[in-house]
Amino acid sequence: MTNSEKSSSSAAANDYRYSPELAAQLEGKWQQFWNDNGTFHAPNPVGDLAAADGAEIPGEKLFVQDMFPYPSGVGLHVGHPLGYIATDVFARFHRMQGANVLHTLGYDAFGLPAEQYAIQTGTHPRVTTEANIANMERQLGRLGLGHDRRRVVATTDTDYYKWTQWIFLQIYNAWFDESQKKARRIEELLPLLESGEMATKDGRVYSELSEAEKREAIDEFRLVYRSKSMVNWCPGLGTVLANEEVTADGRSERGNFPVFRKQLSQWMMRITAYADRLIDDLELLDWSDKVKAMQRNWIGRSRGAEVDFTAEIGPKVSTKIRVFTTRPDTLFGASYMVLAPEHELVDALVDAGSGSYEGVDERWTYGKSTPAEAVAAYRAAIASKSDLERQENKEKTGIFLGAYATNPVSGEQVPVFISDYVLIGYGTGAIMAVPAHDERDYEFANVFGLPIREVVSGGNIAEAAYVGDGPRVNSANDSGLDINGMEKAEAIATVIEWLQGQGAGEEKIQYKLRDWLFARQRYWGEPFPIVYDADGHAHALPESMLPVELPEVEDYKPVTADPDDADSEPAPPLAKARDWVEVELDLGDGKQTYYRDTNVMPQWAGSSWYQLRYIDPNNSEKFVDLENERYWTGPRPETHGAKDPGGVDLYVGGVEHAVLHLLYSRFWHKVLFDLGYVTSVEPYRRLFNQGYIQAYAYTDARGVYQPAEQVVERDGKFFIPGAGEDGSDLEVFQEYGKMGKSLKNAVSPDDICDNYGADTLRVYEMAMGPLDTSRPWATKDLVGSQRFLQRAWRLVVDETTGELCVTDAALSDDDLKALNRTVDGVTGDYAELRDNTAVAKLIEYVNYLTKTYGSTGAPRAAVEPLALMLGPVAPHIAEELWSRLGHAESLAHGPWPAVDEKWLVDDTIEIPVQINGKVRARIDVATDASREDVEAIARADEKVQAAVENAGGSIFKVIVVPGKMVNLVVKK
Ligand code: ANZ
Repeated sequence: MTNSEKSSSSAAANDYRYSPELAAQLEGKWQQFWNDNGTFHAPNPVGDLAAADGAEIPGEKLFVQDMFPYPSGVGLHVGHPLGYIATDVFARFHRMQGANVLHTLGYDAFGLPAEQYAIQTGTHPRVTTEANIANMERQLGRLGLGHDRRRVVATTDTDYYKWTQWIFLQIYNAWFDESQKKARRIEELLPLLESGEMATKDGRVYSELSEAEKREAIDEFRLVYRSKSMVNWCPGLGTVLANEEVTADGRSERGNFPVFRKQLSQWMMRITAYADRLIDDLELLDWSDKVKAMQRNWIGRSRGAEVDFTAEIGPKVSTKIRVFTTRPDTLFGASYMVLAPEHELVDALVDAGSGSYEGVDERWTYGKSTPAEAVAAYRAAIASKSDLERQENKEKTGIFLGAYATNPVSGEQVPVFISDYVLIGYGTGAIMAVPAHDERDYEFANVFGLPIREVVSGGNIAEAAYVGDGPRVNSANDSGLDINGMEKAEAIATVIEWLQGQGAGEEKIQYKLRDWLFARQRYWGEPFPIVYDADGHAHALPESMLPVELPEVEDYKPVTADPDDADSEPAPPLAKARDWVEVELDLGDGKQTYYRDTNVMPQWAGSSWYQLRYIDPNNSEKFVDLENERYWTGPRPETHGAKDPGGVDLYVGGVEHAVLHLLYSRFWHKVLFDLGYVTSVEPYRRLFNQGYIQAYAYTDARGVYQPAEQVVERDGKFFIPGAGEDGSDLEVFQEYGKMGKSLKNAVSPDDICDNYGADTLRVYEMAMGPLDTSRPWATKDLVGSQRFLQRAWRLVVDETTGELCVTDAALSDDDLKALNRTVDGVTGDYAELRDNTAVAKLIEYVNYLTKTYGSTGAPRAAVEPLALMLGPVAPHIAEELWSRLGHAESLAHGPWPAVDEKWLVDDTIEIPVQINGKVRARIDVATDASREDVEAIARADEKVQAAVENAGGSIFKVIVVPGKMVNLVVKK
């Protein structure tokens, strides 16, 4: 019999004991009460959620948010709500202190699983999604989370994604003004182009362009644009994949199909325009250094130079091959060049060479007889490799193009190669190789037998590349450049200046961040508010034509191709909705036929702005009213310092979203800020990454997962009784890590609520350890939390009669000390998200009262504050105790118990008494006792008297160090 069964069976005999049945009853009752009374409704300043009487909102505002979940079909396990409970405790605590708290939870409901299910079964993804949401609502509802349910949104709601499309249009209709470093409306660009104040991107005079050319010129400025870019095309899935969706061996994470790198025209968002602001504004945020560093690395800003090498590509025709380098100070050591295999000059360089590998070093030829053959073979070999794989540390490969280029500082002719370690998407897609001082170049030079020339002294380049610092050497030419002896920074500046003078290069800041590939060839996503005219020109729809609703389709499959056909083209499922694709619209030039864009937005879109919709979920005029936004997320320089960026006050979620989600939402938010739609500069002022609930999983000898709940431990080994082939015990092997259905170790919160109650689950999860660390789940440990609540219950309710059993006794000094210390400690802990230590202090307090007053009944003045302090973490039992103590009002809005500081200071201290230098006794004295009093207490102490006697003399001298010690000098 498990502990929970024991407690529930004995409870059956007694209706007044805090049993799982009683807990369930109370929880249902209070959830209903909160629901009926709108207890967690937070008023807005204006609009439909404003306070009914239009009165001013009392108290400080606090916006607490969780990273919202994808409504998965398998439902929740106990790991999921860890963060939700923690934010609920925080929100409830502040609400009890009088704050106006916005806390709710919506659903990030577009995405692949529902679509995959639709493909397999024909069930509309909306049906699946709605059913999953209903199930999660039920599961979350049982946990007693104090959400403002009027603010729940799902990204799949039409009146939500209408605004996602609207934001897309704002971004589409904006450009980034480099001089002001901010987004501005396209309308403001037109006069600048027309007057010639600004040139088109390719330098042509705007006013001389045809209408069509003008439109294209403007399109090139937009923050949303179409670009031919290298994508991960997966014919087997019929869609393009994000890098994260491609495995290290170049296959789709889902379905394991081959993925090919392919140039495709795609919708992109110009997040790179914001790279500097995304880095610089990290400083304003109360986020962990770790997450800030992850964002910085992802954006990857590096300062360097672009340098031109020249190559002959025909008789008297030369071309510049531009490289990006962070180390222009090593230019004299550049002994060869490497281009990405996809680089646009590769073919021209091959054609310019002799066309043959005759006389060329075998290592350079890839086993072919001409550069053209070698290029084709090499490209084919790497076509399916991801960027990550290409940069892996492995034997360097590559081929010689048969062409040479001129090093601009030394005039040396250096051979030009292609290799997969140079990426097309970074820098210029070409490098100057400095094998003496770059590890990758060093390896390559060794494989290919290329010269390695030292230009920075201090290392031993016969053994390894020297990447450390030291004076430059071998670095001077006849044209006035001499950096010998210089340190790095000076050398870099000198080389850049020289190159600029020669027109052979310039300073360049480079980012790893790429523009955001914004289209997916799927069904279950937001359609684009874009149509094309008969000439293929894109037109943004006006706001009045939103939302563009998802059409019904015959089936949800993308038009897949032969999984191995790298040359196939994507055709999204929306293309199957012919009646939807072709529309008659009047976009200002009279009714015409247009064709809708058949892509959908990536799943990141809906989650890039949901915090703003929580603020004003029903607003049909605007995505959020500015006044409401200012109230909930506007900067608060008075309380948060002059540089406060505003934003959600606390955002809690997993660290796996440290990069993409948080960068995308910061980017959108900044565009909205630039365009004047929000007052906050950042979406999330404070971010906290919670740890994970982990669990043991068990595999049998074949490596198959076995149900963790059936495992028993014997002598350090693990067995499932009777599960062996012949009915013997099956030995299983323990591993530790994630909790999940496939690992057969998932524990459902429903079961825990049934067997223990939601309050016990909440207390247990919060007590397990500091919120930012991962912790192992152990169902058997729940009983500790359950007993704690049972003891608290018994201090107020007589278990045999159900009557209130508190007394009106006055509190003793010890009681007051225990109470005030607990209130003081718990208040600080809740405020700092230290719920584990808050629970520990509450347990200590309950144990103290139980010890002092017996297991039934305690003074009212001691338990009323206890009920209040339980409010955030165990809200149902707390409300019940509070109401049984005679309070008609819910405790959700306070009061919060006050601390009497007087009881926090120790009024007596213990000090040692020395006799002739040796500690012989300890005495308790008042902290403010006089020297005389301390001496008197010391003299009166029995142990002291005995010790003086033992020393065989009398007290000759007394030295009192107040608050520290007493020293008695005893002489015969
Ligand atoms: C010469 C050199 C000498 C370099 C040296 C480094 C050390 P980060 O700091 O990450 O920006 N690089 C440039 N473009 C590349 C590409 N498309 N694919 C692969 N590598 C590329 O790295 C910049 C450095 O990475 C550049 O500086 C270049 O190598 C290489 F002692 O140029 B360096």
